[in-house]
Amino acid sequence: MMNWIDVAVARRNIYYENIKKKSKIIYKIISIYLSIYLFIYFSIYLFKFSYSGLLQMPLVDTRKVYDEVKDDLDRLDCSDKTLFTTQYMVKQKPVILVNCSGGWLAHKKWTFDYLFDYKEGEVHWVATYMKNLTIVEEEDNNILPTGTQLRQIYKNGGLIRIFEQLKKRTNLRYELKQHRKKKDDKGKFFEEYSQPSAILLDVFNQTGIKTDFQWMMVASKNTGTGLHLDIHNHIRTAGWNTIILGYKWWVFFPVDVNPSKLLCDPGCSQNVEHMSQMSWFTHILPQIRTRSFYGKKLIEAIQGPEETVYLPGFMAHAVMNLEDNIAIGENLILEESVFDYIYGVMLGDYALNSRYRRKH
Ligand SMILES: O=C(O)CCC(=O)C(=O)O
Repeated sequence: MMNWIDVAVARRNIYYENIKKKSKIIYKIISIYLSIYLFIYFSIYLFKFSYSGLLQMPLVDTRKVYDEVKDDLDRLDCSDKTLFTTQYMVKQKPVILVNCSGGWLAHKKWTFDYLFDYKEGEVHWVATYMKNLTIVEEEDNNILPTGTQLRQIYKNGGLIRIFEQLKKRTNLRYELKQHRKKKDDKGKFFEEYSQPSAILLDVFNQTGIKTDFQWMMVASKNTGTGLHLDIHNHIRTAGWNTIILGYKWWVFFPVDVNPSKLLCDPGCSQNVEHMSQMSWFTHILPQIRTRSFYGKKLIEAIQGPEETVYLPGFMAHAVMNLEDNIAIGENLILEESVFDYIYGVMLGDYALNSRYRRKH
């Protein structure tokens, strides 16, 4: 006969056996659930990754570019105004101006952190960016990201490309009408840089008329701007572009080359075209590098901090960001831009109708 102690031990053993059995079942259920969850999660991740086009996105090999690209662009001191005007502006030749921006506050202040934190990080920026392996383009994005959001994306290794039109003319008009400044207004940045002193022939600058053609560019390495001409409101403009920090790789075409036939086939470079131009740089550029256009060759250059690219009007160009960088640039109206515009109007190419009038 069992005494009460044996009974208690037997009951305890049965109790533990039951718990063990139940734990095994729970453990199995959790393992199956976790495996399914992880499988679905990584499948979605992989699908997104290939769908986003990033698998096809070649990345820039910075060392190789520095070793292999022949930088053909002349450097000229910003104080050589006459030489710059007669040999470059009038002859429509690109050049890199040096010593234009030494005194700018931008060099002391502009960093990724400073810009992300501008107005407590609540300001919206016109940006294309990559989040969760998906590229969000500025045009598709009704709500533009704030500085705080961009900082987070950048910190997590996402690519960003801000291309912000600072709008001097619009800013001035807000002041004249005593409108409250828009929260997203970035007029303060005008106090932190100025037009390079070598540039004397900008018609609007000479007449004191303000334009909206000022651009702040904040870009991650591996992003870039595709081959294009600078055309604003039907006016083909010249431009300057100064790097505050980082490096850019430029390709300049001879004046008057129409870039539309020299672009990547959208079928093979879709999805990443507003983010990276590396496909163009790796597939198209090597095929046309040695070709002549109107008897002239392409020019390539690597632009670094405190260097100002001068870009004549009617000159197609493409840019690849070799390092994370910040740059500021403006477009200029030269005499030839005005004549070209009048010529276009006379030929009926551009209509001076309400579609082209300013809203402000
Ligand atoms: O830096 C860039 O990404 C583009 C610059 C450009 O196209 C320009 O300044 O005209």
